[in-house]
Amino acid sequence: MIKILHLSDIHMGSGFSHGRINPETGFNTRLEDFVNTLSRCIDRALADPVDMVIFGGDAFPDATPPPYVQQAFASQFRRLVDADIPTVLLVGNHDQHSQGQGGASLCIYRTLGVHGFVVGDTLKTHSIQTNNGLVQVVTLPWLTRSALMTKQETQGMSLAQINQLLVERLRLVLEGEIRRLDPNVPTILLGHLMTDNASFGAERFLAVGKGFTLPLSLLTRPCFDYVALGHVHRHQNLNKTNDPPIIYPGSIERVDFSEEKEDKGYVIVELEKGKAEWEFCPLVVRNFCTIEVDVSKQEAPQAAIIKAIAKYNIEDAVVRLIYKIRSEQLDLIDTPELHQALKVAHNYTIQPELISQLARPRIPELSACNSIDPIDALQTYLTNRQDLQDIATSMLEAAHGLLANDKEALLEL
Ligand SMILES: [Mn+2]
Repeated sequence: MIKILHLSDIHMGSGFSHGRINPETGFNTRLEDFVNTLSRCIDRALADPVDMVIFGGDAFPDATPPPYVQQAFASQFRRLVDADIPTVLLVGNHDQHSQGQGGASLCIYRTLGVHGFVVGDTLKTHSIQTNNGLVQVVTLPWLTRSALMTKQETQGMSLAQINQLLVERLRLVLEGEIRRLDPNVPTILLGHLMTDNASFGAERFLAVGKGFTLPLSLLTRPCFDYVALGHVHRHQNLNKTNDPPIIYPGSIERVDFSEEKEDKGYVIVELEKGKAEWEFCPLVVRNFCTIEVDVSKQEAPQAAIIKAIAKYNIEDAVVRLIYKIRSEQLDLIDTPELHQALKVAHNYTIQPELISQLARPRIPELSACNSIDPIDALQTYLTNRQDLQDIATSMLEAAHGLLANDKEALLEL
């Protein structure tokens, strides 16, 4: 049996707005949170010890992290090198450099010849010798349209058609890889991808338009004993019958408020040919807490907000207070008292939302009985929205692009 630790979506260096500078170290406390959480994953790998660590991609928020963030990441993975634990680092969408010659931040580990480290930046099978036997890892990094096809080939096709063609191309390439596998050796598919049935959060918007979704049938293949995924930040198993398990471990820390209610952790896998037992191991991470209260109908809005705050345990949490209020109530709010009430939080924001008393009048030119050209409609709308004047030209350009069915523009958005 081969024991494996599977983690993903570290995103080290993101979410600094949820932290503060630690005066003792000079670092943002959210960097320290992410480093501590990663160190607990590595602690587990060393304590067991596991035979291999596989990372599902997205090490940093982008491909060019500042040196001190790279060092914090490297100093944790260095502990695996010292312990002689083979490690596979898969390249995610956030790790790819989209400018110039491309490349990925994680490729430096291959360039330096770090002992026992494999970087998955192409679709390729790696045979890895562990303390408990050989294992095959097929790496499937985040693929963009340009990796599989040229612009000429996609000319005049809809996004759905392009997606379908990409999936067909990938199916062929993957098939070629599968045929070369040794059927007697335990095999893992390690992919950074979006499947058509995953439930997702912020990662969808972080990668909008850049990638494509893969059908689950591409992954549920008997040749794979375990399918290790990255990209989706919510932990989930996409194949309840576990033949094979198809697992997103999720991100190890909360990257933003969309992950407020999600458990964070990593997965321990016990792998044999034809069998994989897996367990999600939760990590204790910093709480995120949204306090939302509508005080627009309250006689004493301040007291209502204070009461709402008191319902939550906000100590050391990242908190956002959102209260809905009418403009004439604003004088009743004692902001210093709100700051005082939120002081025990690790970090907080206060977001008042004004509720308008009057329903917004409709624009007469846009009444439903008029048939109107979409561009004229947008133009009329923009003329009536003083607050959008700064971006009116860009909005019109974007609309022209959309109407011209300019898919290239869409893909590059
Ligand atoms: Mn990703």
